Amino acid sequence: MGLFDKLKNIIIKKEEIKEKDVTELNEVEKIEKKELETYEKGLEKTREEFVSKLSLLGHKYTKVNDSYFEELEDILIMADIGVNTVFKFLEQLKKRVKEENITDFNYLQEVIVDELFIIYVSGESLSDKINLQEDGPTVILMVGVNGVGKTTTIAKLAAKYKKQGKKVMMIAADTFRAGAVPQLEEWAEKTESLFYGSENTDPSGVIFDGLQKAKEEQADIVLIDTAGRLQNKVNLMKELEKMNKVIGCIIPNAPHETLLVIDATTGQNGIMQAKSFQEITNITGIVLTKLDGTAKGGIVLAIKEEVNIPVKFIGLGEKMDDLENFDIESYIYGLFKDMMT
Ligand SMILES: Nc1nc2c(ncn2[C@@H]2O[C@H](COP(=O)(O)OP(=O)(O)OP(=O)(O)O)[C@@H](O)[C@H]2O)c(=O)[nH]1
Ligand SMILES: [Mg+2]
Repeated sequence: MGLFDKLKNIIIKKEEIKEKDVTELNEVEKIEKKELETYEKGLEKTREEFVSKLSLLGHKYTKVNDSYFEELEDILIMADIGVNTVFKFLEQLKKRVKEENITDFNYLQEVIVDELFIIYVSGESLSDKINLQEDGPTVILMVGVNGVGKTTTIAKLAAKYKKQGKKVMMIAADTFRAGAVPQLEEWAEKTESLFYGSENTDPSGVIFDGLQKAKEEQADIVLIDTAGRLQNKVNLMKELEKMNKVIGCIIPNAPHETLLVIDATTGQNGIMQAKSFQEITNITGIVLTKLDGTAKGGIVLAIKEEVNIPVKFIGLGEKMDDLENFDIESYIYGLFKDMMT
């Protein structure tokens, strides 16, 4: 069975679960149904732009020629798959078209989906799991430039872990922006999480005190909010170093995750941010937010190809439960469902 057929089977199976009535589903399937609905809705814009353009392109041409490839290139770049990735992809596609002498556009579409998926699964496999600790708190540090969705993601993560019965604590180490501390405190109240924060102090000092409290209270998950200003790189690096030192001093081997939050609507700019942060600290995962607000859903592929940090969560809306674990199969479903069913 070819890769495309495998993907198609996955999509068909998922479609079955999604179409079933909730009463017919077991607990695991219920969670999957909800996840699929979030992906489907969250990737609507990308699907409508990218996939429907792709289909139209197949109808427009009668021959696979240079101008077909040029238009295809534009569509892929618009979806923010990334210029380098697009070039590599096109090279591979052209090679296959030539070697397999492809003239049929339906088959060509299959090959395109195939090759896009190969970009994601090729190379070393990246774990999208969170490094949860059996005993003692799991410390998750959130970083990213301002406005990308760090604080909202913390609230969403808190809600997620609360649902799993975990004791969650938030630490407000964004002592820079006015109003950041009470903003997080409000989320702590809404999600019934523990909270530690103090304004106008040194972020590392807040983290020091907050982590002591987390230990006393025996929190399972500690989410640390940080300031989003990307001042000069050296200062940011020093500050992150200091935070990491303090965290590791109180809880050995922590932080267990440093998640970089990227706003998907900023496209290639987000890729640049990932590269910068990667140079100054050990990023263990990416949270890609606001995928619902953009047709640039292809950025997931660019991150894999150009940055090689696993996307661990995606934000697909502003509501508390619009955060999902990143799952490549559900992503493929959200993107290509119309094309394959
Ligand atoms: N549509 C959509 N909006 C989101 C998502 N995630 C966050 N937002 C919105 O993005 C805006 C900024 O979110 P914040 O969480 O305050 O961002 P931040 O990174 O903490 O910002 P600073 O603290 O200023 O650095 C808010 O209006 C959020 O509701 C998402 O997945 N989808
Ligand atoms: Mg914030």
